[in-house]
Amino acid sequence: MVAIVGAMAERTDVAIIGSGFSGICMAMLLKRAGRDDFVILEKADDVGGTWRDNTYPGCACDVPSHLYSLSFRLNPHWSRLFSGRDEIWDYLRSCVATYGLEPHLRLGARVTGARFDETAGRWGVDVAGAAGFDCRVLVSGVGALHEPHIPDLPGLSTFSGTVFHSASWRHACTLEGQRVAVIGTGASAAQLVPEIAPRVRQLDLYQRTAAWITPRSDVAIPARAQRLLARRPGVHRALRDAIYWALELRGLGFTLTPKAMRLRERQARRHLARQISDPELRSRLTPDYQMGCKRVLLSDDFYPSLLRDNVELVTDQITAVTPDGLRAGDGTERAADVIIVATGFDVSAGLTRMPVVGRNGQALTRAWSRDGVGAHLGITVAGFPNLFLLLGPNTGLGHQSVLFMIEAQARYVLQALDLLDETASDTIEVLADIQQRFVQRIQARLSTSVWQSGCRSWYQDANGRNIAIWPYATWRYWLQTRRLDPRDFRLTPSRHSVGQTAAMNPSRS
Ligand code: N01
Repeated sequence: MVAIVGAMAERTDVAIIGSGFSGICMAMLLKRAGRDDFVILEKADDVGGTWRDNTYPGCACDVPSHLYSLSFRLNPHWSRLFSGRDEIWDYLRSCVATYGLEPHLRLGARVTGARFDETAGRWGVDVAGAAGFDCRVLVSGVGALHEPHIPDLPGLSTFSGTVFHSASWRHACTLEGQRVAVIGTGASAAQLVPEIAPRVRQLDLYQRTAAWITPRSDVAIPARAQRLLARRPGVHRALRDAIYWALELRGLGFTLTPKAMRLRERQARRHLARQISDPELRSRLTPDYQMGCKRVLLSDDFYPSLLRDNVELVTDQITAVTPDGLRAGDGTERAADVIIVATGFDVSAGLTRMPVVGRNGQALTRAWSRDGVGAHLGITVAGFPNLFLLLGPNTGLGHQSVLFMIEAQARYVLQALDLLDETASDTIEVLADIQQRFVQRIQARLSTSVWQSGCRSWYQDANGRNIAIWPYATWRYWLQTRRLDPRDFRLTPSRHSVGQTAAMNPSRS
């Protein structure tokens, strides 16, 4: 792996920002396609994205591992149905090793901005403390869940103990015998609370909104079954397909009609009733919004952990943090030595955190604040030639493996590269009306979906517009991205090719 040291701009065909699942999947597919001229720019000193950063106790994926892995690199040796973070990170790193991606990695390369040079038809990519990169195609794999959201709680800076975010776990901070306050009851808190509760003296869990929780039913995968999957790839694929369709079926409440959520809501209520017999506590743990509006959690040990003598669920809202603890709305101050902020991520940013400037000097932030955040198929944006977003707007999921989406997107990018080559074009840019039609269709569909049924979630921007979720079945996304339609794009001919002056789009130029 190459660390950034010099000050010479590097010229490359494709620059990928980020080495999480998106960036690594893109790089692997480039390799498979025989395209070797690319770099992966990673701000940290190792690959892995969210699976590198999140090291909190109990961190795991809530999508079964045989599906939460790449279709072209199956791993028969997952030790559990829902593998832990270490195993997933190892899997990603093994992808890097197996595909020989190390020479392409530029670790410690924090991208600070990118600008499209219309004369050259290329992107200039700025990197902190280095000369940057000059590429024909820029692929963003920056993801959404990596900038910790720290709530603006009055007095937080005056707290005399230790404060850290669940995604920046302070392993040096021993929790044994400490009084710990955990803020938030999302997916991260639901995983870490049961793990730390037995170790701490007192755990106060501050809940603002109760989450819908269904059973997780995790199981270990016996060595014999792992060997069978390794020997019989057909069986492994059948298992993967079965999980995929089971999740699609379970996701009908998201993708077909919110009414289909009722079955799962009943299951969640039964799960809560089975695990919490105290009606008062049960009532405080019962969500007051339609299931699915926020992410549904899977856990078998979260509720039982709240029954421990050293755990208290606090539902009065935090009004202040004092040097010694937290004060809640009822005036009670609870002492704490450590505050763990499990309040999620600042997702509104993504690629807009850095200035990305396309044609006519137009910044992506400006285009999106004018038209609303959106991209054709979540991948391409009008005015930004040769820029491709992985897990871009409205391609996140509430019911399936996002790796399914990432793979579809990376394959789509490959088709765009092939089209550029086949048509001897310098640039490819989605047509504004195509993008607009796509975004309108998605937003119309979302408006009657469960995600817009009245709750507030990180799927929405400041105006309540859902910018994160793909509202249909995922196979429909696969169908729509399977063949890139050249008529959706404007291609500009290569300035090196002779006699080509018109745009390449046959029907729309
Ligand atoms: O974050 P969240 P997360 N005062 O945003 C509360 C993925 N993930 O890190 O609901 C008090 O879901 C907030 O309350 P409310 C997954 O996609 C996946 O848990 O806004 N509380 C909520 O309870 C997930 O969706 C896995 O009212 C405040 C919590 O903090 C995403 O990461 C595992 C507050 C934040 O929940 C984020 O999950 C873990 C405030 N000021 C994470 N601000 C898998 O297994 C926020 N909250 C794949």
